Amino acid sequence: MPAVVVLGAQWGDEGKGKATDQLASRIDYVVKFNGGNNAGHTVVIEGEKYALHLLPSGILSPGVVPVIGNGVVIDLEVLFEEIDALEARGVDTGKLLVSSAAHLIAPYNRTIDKVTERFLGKRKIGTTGRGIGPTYADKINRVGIRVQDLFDENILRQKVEGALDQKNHLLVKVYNRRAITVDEVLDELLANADRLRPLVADTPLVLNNALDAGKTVVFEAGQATMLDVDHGTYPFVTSSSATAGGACTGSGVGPTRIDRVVGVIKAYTTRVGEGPFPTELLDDTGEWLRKTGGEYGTTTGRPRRTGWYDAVVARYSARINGLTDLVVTKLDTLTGLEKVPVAVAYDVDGTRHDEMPLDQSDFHHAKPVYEEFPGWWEDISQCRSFDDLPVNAQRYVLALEEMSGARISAIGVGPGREATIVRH
Ligand code: 2SA
Ligand code: GDP
Ligand code: MG
Repeated sequence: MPAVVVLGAQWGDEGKGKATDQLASRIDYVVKFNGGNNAGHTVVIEGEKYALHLLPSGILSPGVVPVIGNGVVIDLEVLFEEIDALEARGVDTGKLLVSSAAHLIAPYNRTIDKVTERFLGKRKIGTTGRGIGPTYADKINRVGIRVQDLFDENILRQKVEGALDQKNHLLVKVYNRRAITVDEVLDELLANADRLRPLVADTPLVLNNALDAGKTVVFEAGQATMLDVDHGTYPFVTSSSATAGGACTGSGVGPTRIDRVVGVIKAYTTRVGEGPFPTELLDDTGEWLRKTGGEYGTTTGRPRRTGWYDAVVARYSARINGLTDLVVTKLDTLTGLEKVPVAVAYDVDGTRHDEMPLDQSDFHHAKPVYEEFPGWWEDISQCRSFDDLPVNAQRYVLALEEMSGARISAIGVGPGREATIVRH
């Protein structure tokens, strides 16, 4: 498995961190290719919990080279805080490489993210407030600041001045905020420049050379398919490419080199932030799923919205990403339910849709068509093979496999590294 993409097949927090960490014992490089410190990946090793944001999850395995690719947006202060916190816990971060073409989150991007959300009021996106959207907007608008700009103060100053002309107009004239000065931006960006410099590398060259030498590379997505800026529930999305194609543009490795695309998917669904969610449960069962599954944002602590598994979303993800396999997580959370409903299609104004409706407004009022599966009561957290699972849990997994359009190669039965059933 030389080049493997690991991505979210729903609205995020499917357990990508755990899935990547598990592959890490067999891999050489882990690349984060999109997003920034909006991401939160939890990995539990021998009862110790690690929450990763900007660093790829493979960093927890000795021997793995972690890479922050060109598709990532970096908040330098957060990056070094995360590095220091991991080092203080005995994790070696010394092999980290950072792309010279990755964009930097400037202080004005964080401010604009927060004030825009406040300004939108009821129409807000529910962002993490980390400045992600405005930084990607600057990238596309060609006024972004990149890692390499840090090492020439004249260029950096010119770029920040250019960006601030636009930002201050918006902040002062539209949002009634104070203007931001060039010097305060430079102070923040340059504070960590010397520490960053030795980590900066030609990461596409490094990764392609590694693949040429027969090394194994995992491409770890932040967020998920339904939050992808092109394929998600736009405008209620993040601002990056969280789908399989993003692994190529965000790392500089061509699509012909990718061998496997693994979609991580929860045995139910969660979403954090605003936007449509057909199988959402707004009742006591939804609250039960949130409590039992511990569904609170890894980065912001926000309660996650919860609902049943949506096979229409799963099929869509399998198609958009060309999934070779699925990893189903949190099957253990569903233990104790009499019946487990799964959305197999939608009803939109009396018309059945087996696939995602073409029009976003149809998706907004799509009603799930449910099929119910019998539940199980046995504790499954110690199961380590498919045959150990109660028959009804096995049937549920096989039904998901049939409906979702990709082979289920592993099943999560607990947060720990070891709590996984691998299917051969
Ligand atoms: P942003 O900040 O611009 O990326 O927000 C835009 C939308 O993307 C959603 N988003 C996420 N959804 C799930 N998990 C994410 N990471 C954290 C986690 C979230 C947290 O692991 O729990 O702690 O709140 C993540 N990051 C972005 C976001 O909710 C908006 O809907
Ligand atoms: P990510 O953003 O996709 O990496 O996912 P998060 O880390 O934000 O959220 C997933 C949560 O589920 C974390 O708290 C994980 O420790 C936990 N988790 C992952 N897989 C399983 C599983 O199979 N069972 C249980 N109970 N928890 C899991
Ligand atoms: Mg997460």
